[in-house]
Amino acid sequence: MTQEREDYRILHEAALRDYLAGLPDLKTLLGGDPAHWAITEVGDGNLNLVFIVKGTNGGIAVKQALPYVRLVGESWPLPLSRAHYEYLALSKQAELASGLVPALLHHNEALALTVMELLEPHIIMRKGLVAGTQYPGFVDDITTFMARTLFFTSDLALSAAEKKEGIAAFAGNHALCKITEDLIFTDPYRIAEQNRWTAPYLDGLAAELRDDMDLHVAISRLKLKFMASPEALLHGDLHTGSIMVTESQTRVIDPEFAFYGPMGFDVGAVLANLLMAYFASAGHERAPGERAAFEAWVLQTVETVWSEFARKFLELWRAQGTGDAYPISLFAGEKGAARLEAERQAYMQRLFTETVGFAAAKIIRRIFGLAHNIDFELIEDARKRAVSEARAVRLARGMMVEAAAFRVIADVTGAARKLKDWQPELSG
Ligand code: SR1
Ligand code: MG
Repeated sequence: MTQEREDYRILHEAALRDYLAGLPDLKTLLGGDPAHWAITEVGDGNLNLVFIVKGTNGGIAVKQALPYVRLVGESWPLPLSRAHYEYLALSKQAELASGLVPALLHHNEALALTVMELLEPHIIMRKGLVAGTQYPGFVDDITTFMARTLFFTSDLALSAAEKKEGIAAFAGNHALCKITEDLIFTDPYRIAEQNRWTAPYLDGLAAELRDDMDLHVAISRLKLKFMASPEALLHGDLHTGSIMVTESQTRVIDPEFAFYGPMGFDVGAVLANLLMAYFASAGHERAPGERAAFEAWVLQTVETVWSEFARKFLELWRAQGTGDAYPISLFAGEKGAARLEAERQAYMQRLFTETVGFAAAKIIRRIFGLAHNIDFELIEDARKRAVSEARAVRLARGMMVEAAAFRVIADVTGAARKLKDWQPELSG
């Protein structure tokens, strides 16, 4: 992707209104006089502008990439090409996981702008989790999304040529990968200007992280895996802020970090964010019965996200494993079939170990890195917040350094449960 940006300009409300009024299909979809369309900027993410536009007939969501990181400002430039990769990823995900991503209505490459279906009454899942809401349809939807997008873009389903073309199509999204490489896999473990944590309570823990060579080896192995293992097309930022939900529907949004990477990075992101919701729960106001029910649901969800993902992924592999990896001609007859099935189980065990490690990395970055999440941030009492965060970090350190000791997902939820009432020693 070149930066073909002479025509780029940031579309604030008036310019956006004029632009949309010039697109006949969208004008009809919105309906009424464009002068009366309600336009609101609602972006609360770290990178982009997001507008909701409503007319007399309907509404749309408009996302425009800014040439810099919104969270930090113009001092941190970021390529507009991320809008291209997001559009490409959304198109692929719509093909593979139909109904689980927002419908695409319009894309303008020069403006780095995409118009999508307005998701209503969906909310950002993270906000729902902070409020203690349970989502009964989530496991089925997110595991279908992950199993299908990961399997069908992997060497298990594709020819070698198709796979390499896929890698090439996303290879230019390296600036977004670099954000992940720095903010997740490096900065939390060293002194970095943009790091922050709940001070002074976690000062000691932050220093321990910077001095923990077992942890530095473990995070470096994960970083290498992230950089050098193009297994499948990843969403690349699959946290609960990238998922919109109602109690019965799930939509995955915002794949601007998409690239070909290790599958465990996406699966680990989902598990990590559920585990953080679990540990944060202790710091939020909830009626006692509701708290217990919510926390039990979250841990149950951690377990079923992994088990259902693994079941669906294996089912796809058995039925549609026609890619160039594991040629079927090498596994003929009963003996071959049995050996291939054993190999599939070994593959899933390796993927589980990597998922556990990546989940741990995702937890630690949200507590010591630049970008935090509201699960913890909305706990007003800083000491309480630090207690929840320290519990999450203790679990994450174990998951990262001893990932292989977690053989099954119940080992992860069991360890989380044991830390529920653990009282950490805080600094300050
Ligand atoms: C500077 S961007 C910070 C974070 O926001 C995105 O959601 C990604 O998680 C990224 O790491
Ligand atoms: Mg995002």
